[in-house]
Amino acid sequence: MKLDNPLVIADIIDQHPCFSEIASHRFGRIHLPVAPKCNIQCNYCERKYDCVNESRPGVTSKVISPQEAVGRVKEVIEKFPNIRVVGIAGPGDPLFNEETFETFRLIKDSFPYLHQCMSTNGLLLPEKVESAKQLGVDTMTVTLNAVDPSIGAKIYSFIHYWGKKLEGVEAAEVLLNNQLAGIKMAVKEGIVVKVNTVMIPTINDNHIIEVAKKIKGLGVYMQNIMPLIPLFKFAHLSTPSPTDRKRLQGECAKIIKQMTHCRQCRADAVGLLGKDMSTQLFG
Ligand code: CLF
Ligand code: SF4
Repeated sequence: MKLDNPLVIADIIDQHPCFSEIASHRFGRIHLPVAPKCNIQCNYCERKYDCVNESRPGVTSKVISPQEAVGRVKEVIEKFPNIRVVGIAGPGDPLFNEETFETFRLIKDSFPYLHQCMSTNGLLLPEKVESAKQLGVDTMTVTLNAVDPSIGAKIYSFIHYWGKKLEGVEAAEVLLNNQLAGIKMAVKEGIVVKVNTVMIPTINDNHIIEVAKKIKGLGVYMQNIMPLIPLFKFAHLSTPSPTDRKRLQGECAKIIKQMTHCRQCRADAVGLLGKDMSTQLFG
């Protein structure tokens, strides 16, 4: 089903706890940690933990198989019938793991009424977006931290792409081109797209307004400006102050809708956004 009907899109948003703050009080999501590998290196990410582009920093989720994931969804929706969204958000990059697609296939067969959501760094988006859509993904988050490769080069150490390791501006350029092309394709397919942008003081904080302008032009639904958690190569930087982040969100809100209720949840989170049940349920 192509999701270009505004009524279908409104219905998806109304039931999605991340895309609608009102929905977040009523409906929950379950994350399935089936995707361990990543194909890039963000300078704020220690890979022994979950992908911090969409997850709580410092948390390590236990990876499960696609078959185990289906069993988990069955168990969880029996206890929490308010679950509306199944998301794959790591612990690595979902598009770089075949298990993501196998999981979506199984979920679509067993639970066709649940919405499917995923997050990605966007490197493989142009080549994978169509399969994701065909498997039922109707909402997607792409992390986009810069729309200028010279700034991107400060944020990413390297990317692995088609058997090659690329670094510096070259890596940032390939990543950016794929993110922008992939977002455009996703929007064209009728997928509702959110962009996560990590606010990194002294690196991209003065540039995020340009990111907001760019994604607005691409038809992205909303932006989520997340605070840097200083780790790995950015351990020496500070997290932005709440006042600075709020000010930036206010500026960007003039351009594109802002998400302000993100809980930076785990790659295995379950339930309402503010009440994660994953540790009680699965240890
Ligand atoms: Fe998960 Fe992300 Fe889908 Fe939501 S989370 S893949 S859009 S179902 Fe939501 Fe969690 Fe924030 Fe993500 S609160 S970290 S924005
Ligand atoms: Fe880490 Fe996610 Fe970046 Fe991969 S995309 S390096 S998992 S933050």
